[in-house]
Amino acid sequence: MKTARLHKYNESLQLDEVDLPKPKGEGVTIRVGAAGVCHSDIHFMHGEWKDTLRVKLPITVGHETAGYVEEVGDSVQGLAKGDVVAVFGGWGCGICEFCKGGDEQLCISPKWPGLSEYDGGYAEYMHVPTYRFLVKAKGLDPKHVAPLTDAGLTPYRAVKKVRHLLNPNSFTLVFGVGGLGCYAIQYLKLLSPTSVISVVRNEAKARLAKEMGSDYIINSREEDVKSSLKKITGDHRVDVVLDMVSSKETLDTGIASLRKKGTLVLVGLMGNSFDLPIFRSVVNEYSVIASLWGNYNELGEVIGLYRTGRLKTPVSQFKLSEVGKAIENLEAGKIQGRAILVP
Ligand code: FEH
Ligand code: ZN
Ligand code: ZN
Repeated sequence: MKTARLHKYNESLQLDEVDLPKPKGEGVTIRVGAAGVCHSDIHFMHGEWKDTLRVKLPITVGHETAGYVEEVGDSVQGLAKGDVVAVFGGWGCGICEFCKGGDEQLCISPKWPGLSEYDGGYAEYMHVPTYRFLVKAKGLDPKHVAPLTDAGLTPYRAVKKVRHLLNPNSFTLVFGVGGLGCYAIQYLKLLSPTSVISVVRNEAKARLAKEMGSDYIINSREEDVKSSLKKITGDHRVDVVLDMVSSKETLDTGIASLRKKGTLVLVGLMGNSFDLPIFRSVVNEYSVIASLWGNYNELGEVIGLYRTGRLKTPVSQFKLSEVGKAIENLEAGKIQGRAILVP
């Protein structure tokens, strides 16, 4: 089968022909319907995480996959060839306190596809070691389900962490309207009464933010974020900042925009560190939290929300063989919604 594999850090992926995995026991082979292209894949391919993830190359990249059951091992229950499935990507050991606590994406020894010894979804087929990592998505299109497994799931967990803080007078500031930000805006409007202010860097993203339901949009390339926020919120400032970028610039601006008892949520992974003003943070009782991906049950909730027809899933489609173009466009900030590879 065809796959897009990383052979060397900081080099382009190679389109290789490899043997199709044969599932044993609980294992399932999926025919890939679509594989989302995540910024994390780019960080990984650049070798930024090689000392932490210690992946043996070559590896098929991709941790945001959906498709069709192709073949099942003899211990698999409740799945048959042709079933549409979403691949929960936060694969864990199943026995540590975090796996047992239901947050497998926080496992102490993660085995994420495309980011560990397990090959990911940039391929025609993908081997999933146990059917317990699959969520049924009967009747749904994998091209729209794949992004839900990461771009959709990650902001969902983050919004669930803060929605109890929001009321009709609240303002929530969202940095970044890329693959994840599109969903963050929608969840904030669907799951809370807050007004949403989105910070974007170009007109195309401004239009997308509006389409996703953002109440206010600030184009940071054309206006000063702080003074625009003052115009929008007056002296209220913002209750919550959802940073889907997490660069030093967005985090410094975000913490400076918080109101008393405000909460900053780090979700993106673009930066390395930022300055937390100690005096201001303490006297205002700021909360600074982070949120990683989502758990298996939360993925089921996201798919359930999508099934209601209330969730838009903007995608930019590329052939698997166009993976280089997809990555180039993502790095240039030219992707609207989520880039997906369709074998
Ligand atoms: C990937 C690698 C490391 C941390 C977080 C991620 C996310 O893209 C998973 O959604
Ligand atoms: Zn990701
Ligand atoms: Zn574990």
